[in-house]
Amino acid sequence: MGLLGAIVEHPEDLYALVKLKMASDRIKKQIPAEPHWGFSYTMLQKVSRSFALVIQQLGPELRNAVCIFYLVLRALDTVEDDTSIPSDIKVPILESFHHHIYERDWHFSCGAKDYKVLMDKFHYVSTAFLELGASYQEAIEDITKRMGAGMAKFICKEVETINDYDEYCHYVAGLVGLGLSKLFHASGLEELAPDSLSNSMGLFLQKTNIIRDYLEDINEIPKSRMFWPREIWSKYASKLEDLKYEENSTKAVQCLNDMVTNALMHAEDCLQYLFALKDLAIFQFCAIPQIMAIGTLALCYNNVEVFRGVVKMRRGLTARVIDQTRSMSDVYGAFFEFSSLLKSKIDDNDPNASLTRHRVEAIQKACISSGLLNKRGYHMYESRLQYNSVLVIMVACKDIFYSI
Ligand code: IN0
Repeated sequence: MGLLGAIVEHPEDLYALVKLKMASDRIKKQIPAEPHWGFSYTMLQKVSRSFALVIQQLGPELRNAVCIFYLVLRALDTVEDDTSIPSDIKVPILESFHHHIYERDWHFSCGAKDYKVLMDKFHYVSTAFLELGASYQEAIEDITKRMGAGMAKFICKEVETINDYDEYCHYVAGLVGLGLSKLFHASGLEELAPDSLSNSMGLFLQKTNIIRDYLEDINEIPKSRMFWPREIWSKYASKLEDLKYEENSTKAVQCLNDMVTNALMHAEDCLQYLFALKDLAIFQFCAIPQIMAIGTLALCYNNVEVFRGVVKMRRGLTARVIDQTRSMSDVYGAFFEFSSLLKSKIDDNDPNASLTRHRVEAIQKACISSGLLNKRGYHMYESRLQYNSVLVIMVACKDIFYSI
């Protein structure tokens, strides 16, 4: 659907979409002049549009550290993902990556498209890294070292058990949470969060990605590795790829629901982590991806489309999450609304129905007992072409008018 069609269907998204477009145009014009920082921020915008936007809310010192942390991790990921590199070459690179970030002249060519550019011009990232404060550098080095070792361990190992799944997600995402918590602490703006909560923040995001990306990953040529644990999918199919065939739809959706139910166990830790944050910019930076994750899980739950194409939150709703996440009330409101949507989709015949309901109700209870629940809501279900849309359009036009 085009932008116009999307707006006609959801006029309430218009204001946030216009604001988001203006913000993304603005940051494109604010690329730093020094070549290494210019390259780093341009790269960040290329590889991750919405992340590049939310990172802008952070103050300059922390923003630089997070930008470089993100690019170092993307580079590590590019090495891990490149199926053309033989394991005996790949493993030592992953294990020594934390040394290379200090070497201004190191580079290793791999990956494709934007990622190839990132790898070929990695010297810009190292140059920027070397300008960060020592405590930021130490945090990034420590996480890169542990993540590289973890990725190396899983190069020759499949994700069999739920324990393997949690361990793999810890290396590639939980450690990102630990690293970010260290960076926030190094900025002097936050207390150091407990590792287990930081880990859950990453696991919740990564498990959501793994669920959402089933079809893209299974269809990848050359074949990519799969991260759905055998311990879960073997209850529903004899081969993971069988789930994409129409004749296996019922089992596929049951398996999907099992995966979503597994991911939901991290939601309460995420709420606890977010509740403890003090700095508004850091809070928004952390809260927005988490709301997107629970929104995506709610959309994917019991939805056979996960096995047919891409299931993503619509652009307008993403824009509203970015625009409307300012306090813990907003987070509880979003978690409550998305978990209610998910609950409404539970089918009593699903083998995990009661566990899913139990987990959803625990999230709802956490939102209610906070006493901060904001029920303004995203009204995801209905199309609301109402008189207040006119007001929304007028306000949006006013913003465009002022931006000229
Ligand atoms: C992230 C996380 C991220 C942001 C904020 C707080 C976090 C706390 C703990 C762990 C991770 C946290 O956010 C990004 C979001 C992102 O990149 N979104 C994509 C959209 C998409 O669909 O992929 C975008 O294009 O904007 C994230 O997914 N990861 C990430 C990586 C590095 C850093 Cl520094 C922060 C990746 C991952 C694997 C989930 C940790």
